[in-house]
Amino acid sequence: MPENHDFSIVVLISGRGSNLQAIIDAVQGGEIPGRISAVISNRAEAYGLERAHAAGIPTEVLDHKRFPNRESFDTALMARIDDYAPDLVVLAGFMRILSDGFVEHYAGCMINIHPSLLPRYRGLNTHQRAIEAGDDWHGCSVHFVTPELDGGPVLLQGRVPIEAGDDAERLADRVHVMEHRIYPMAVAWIAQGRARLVEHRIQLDGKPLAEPVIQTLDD
Ligand code: NHR
Ligand code: GAR
Repeated sequence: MPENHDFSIVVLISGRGSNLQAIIDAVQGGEIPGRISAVISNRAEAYGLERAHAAGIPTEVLDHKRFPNRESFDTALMARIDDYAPDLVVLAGFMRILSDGFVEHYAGCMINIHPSLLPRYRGLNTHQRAIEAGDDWHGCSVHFVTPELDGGPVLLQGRVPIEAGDDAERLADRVHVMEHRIYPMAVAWIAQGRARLVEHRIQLDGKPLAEPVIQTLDD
């Protein structure tokens, strides 16, 4: 597939950047028709910045601790992002809650991958919470970002079994395999124009999506 240099993606990270890497690989492999215009981190030591450098992608660091409050950080972050005129903003392990104004600025054009089967376990420590609840299944969800934290419409979910003796770390490793599979897939659908948000609801291939698309390890 020819690369579509017109579809601009900005990725926000805070840490390791393994989801960023999966998206970089999918762009380089031609699965995502677009380009990653920039990677922006709120933490200077995020390993994902090195991954971006290695792929020749411009990086920026915007340390939230240098701002007096959330609003001023968000305003500065918006200005940095908009320099790259993104069609899509991708949160990939980005750990700062974003203010309503920020989210509205990118309405329908910003997605997140969250490590749970939403609507279960919004927020943090999701793997431990799924184990403690005795769930049989866990996973990850790609959703459009809305002001409601982890509450936006879900496009795609990856399901993994919780196995006897799992601890949070072992379970997280299994979830990561699914994250790296479904996040590039979701970005590709949006870049191809197959998936989009229309009046707060997801359309896939021109039809309203009643339920998230589900992937399992066997797919
Ligand atoms: N912002 C909005 N408005 N809506 C969402 O759905 C968002 C969002 C910002 C980030 C990712 C989310 C996740 O996938 C995300 C979704 C950070 C926190 C958090 O509590 C919660 C959820 C998510 C990301 N952050 C702390 C804070 O005070 C800081 C935690 C830390 O630095 O380790 O911002 O889980
Ligand atoms: C991923 O598991 C992602 O789902 C989660 O952080 C990890 C980031 O890994 N996101 C959140 O918890 C958002 N609050 P990565 O940096 O290697 O992509």
